[in-house]
Amino acid sequence: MKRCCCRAAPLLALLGIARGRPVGSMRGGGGTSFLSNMCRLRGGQHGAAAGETQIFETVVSSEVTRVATSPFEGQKPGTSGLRKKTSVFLQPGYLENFIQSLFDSLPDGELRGATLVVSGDGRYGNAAAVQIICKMAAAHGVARVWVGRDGLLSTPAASCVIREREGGVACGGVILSASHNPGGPDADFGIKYNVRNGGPALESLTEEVYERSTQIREYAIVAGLPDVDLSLEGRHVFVDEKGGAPHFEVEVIDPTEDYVALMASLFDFDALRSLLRRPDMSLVFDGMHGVAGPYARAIFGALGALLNCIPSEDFGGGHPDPNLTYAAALAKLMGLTGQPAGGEPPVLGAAADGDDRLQRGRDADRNMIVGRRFFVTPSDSLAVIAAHAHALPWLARQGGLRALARSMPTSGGRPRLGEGRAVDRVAEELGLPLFETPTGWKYFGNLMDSHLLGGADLSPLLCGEESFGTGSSHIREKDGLWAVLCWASILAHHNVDTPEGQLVGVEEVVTQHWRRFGRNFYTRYDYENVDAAAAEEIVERLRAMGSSFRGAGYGPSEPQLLQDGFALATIDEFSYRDPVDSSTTSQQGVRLLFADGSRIVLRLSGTGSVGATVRIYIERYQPPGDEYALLANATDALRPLVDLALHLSQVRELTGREAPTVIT
Ligand code: VG1
Ligand code: CO
Repeated sequence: MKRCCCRAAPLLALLGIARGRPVGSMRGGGGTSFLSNMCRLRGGQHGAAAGETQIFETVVSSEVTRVATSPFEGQKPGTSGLRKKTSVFLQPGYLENFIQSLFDSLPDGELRGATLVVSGDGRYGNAAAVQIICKMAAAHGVARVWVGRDGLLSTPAASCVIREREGGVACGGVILSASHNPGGPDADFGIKYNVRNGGPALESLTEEVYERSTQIREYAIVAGLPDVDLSLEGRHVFVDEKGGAPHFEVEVIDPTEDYVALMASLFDFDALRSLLRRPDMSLVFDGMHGVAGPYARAIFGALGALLNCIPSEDFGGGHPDPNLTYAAALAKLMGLTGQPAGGEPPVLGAAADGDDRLQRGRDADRNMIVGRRFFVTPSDSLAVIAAHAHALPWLARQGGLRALARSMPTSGGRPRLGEGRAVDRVAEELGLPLFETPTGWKYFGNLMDSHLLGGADLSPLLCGEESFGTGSSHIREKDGLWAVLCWASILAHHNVDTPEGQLVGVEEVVTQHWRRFGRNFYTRYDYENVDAAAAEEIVERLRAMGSSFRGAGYGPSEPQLLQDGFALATIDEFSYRDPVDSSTTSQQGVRLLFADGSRIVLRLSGTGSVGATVRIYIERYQPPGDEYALLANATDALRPLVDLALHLSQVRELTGREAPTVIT
């Protein structure tokens, strides 16, 4: 800062925190441009009543500083943004280089006078990064930045703010999250950009960002802009010391407002309230200390019990996927592991992404659904929600679903002609197109916006991933709380007329689904942080196995007989041609498809920050009809196929790991 110009609070300004003079207030967020609001309000009344927006004005030097820099290696976004060790991000210039490369890659004029969303999941480094990005945004002509209070927005809420706030005026959003990766000074930090539709940037943009990051020479920043007090909701307006005209503003917004309003418009809250008031109904939501907590409190607060809903900055290692390992308290409470203390477990249990053992939480885009003593696999959850589209009010209002989509490793493929599985079979029965995309939410966005890009209208579209991600075209990110509301709506639908004491629960809903569509037994083995060369070798071996398999004349009409009677029909590597923009993505996982509909998929994770993570997805289809086989224990049902997967991949031998890091 060249000169301290903060009029109202010099001490705070000295501390680098702008708590400018409150100059007035206005109702609501305001629909007009921030400049015209500013002019109207200058010199207006002081202080703000409830429901009004506070305005804090600070006089600053708006001079743009160009800082010389040189490229950092490896600023290449993966499955979902750039994720690196926090210590890597903390290197001077690292974040700035990436942001400059990003801003330079956006279309010409995109940022000038624009509104940009900047927020994150609250992990270590979040607040400091928000401040830097605000100063760089000011240097690039951004007129206004929306930041959630305390720098927090869940990933789905950020998508919602971009799409919905003031009618969707934001040009995009910088989301500070490494999502399921652990946070803390010794763990991971992450950053990704979501574009105007609220969804993650496509590879064409992230590739350009990477290219630019390898050639960067300088970045631009308004160094004279003081840090904003992110705990103070309201408009922090910066006026240039020379001209006196407002040139930039950071509006600290209520992080839950837009998201909760959207959920209220999608779901029938009265019906959910009636369900939750039943004496035989109970709901527990585990916020896993993540950013989901405040949203869950706002939505479920009055209706159900809440666990772990205080977000925390986190320290230590581990991977907070919302699975049975990391959501141990919920698993216990729901009677999945041991006997819960105090009577029957709740009817519906749910968790967002986080890790309750380490009290760390994440960005609330994932969800885990659990019934009383009953675990719902994410693939089943997606299929069940799809089969209940008629019970979801906003879908019914929009004339029902138009399409379904799932990532490739999500259950399940179509190894046998005419026999789709899980969500595929729901699509078949409903007569809907089903899209199989590579791993990562960004691939769903084009499908959802197909009609805006010259293609057919595929929205409303429902989609999901096996990694506890479920969502729809209501936003452009996976959405944990939305999924819980879907499940509550499904239970409400099944229980409109059920007498008290005979409530249809999660297990009944899922087993009814299996009886109709069959069941996909499913498991994923993760070998985290293994030697990268060993991981590559595993993939290479499977590719070579595919070549000799085809060379020997094997294929769907001539399967190769393997151990335990498994007949291998295909080995291939998944690639994707986007039906909307025709872009292609290759090498997205090796698939071994069996004649009986079983499947082994192996791919390397694209979200890790060190080494490599091998993911093996194992799936077996059980057609309806045989009640005993349908209700079998999943571990038993999958054992022979798991053994085969370990044997064929040689994962133990090549990584030196006896057991996977996590089994889901
Ligand atoms: C993993 C999951 C993928 C998910 C991605 C981001 O990617 O497999 O399904 O979209 O994480 O989720 P990978 O490349 O590590 O397998 V989140 O909640 O961390 O944004
Ligand atoms: Co996440």
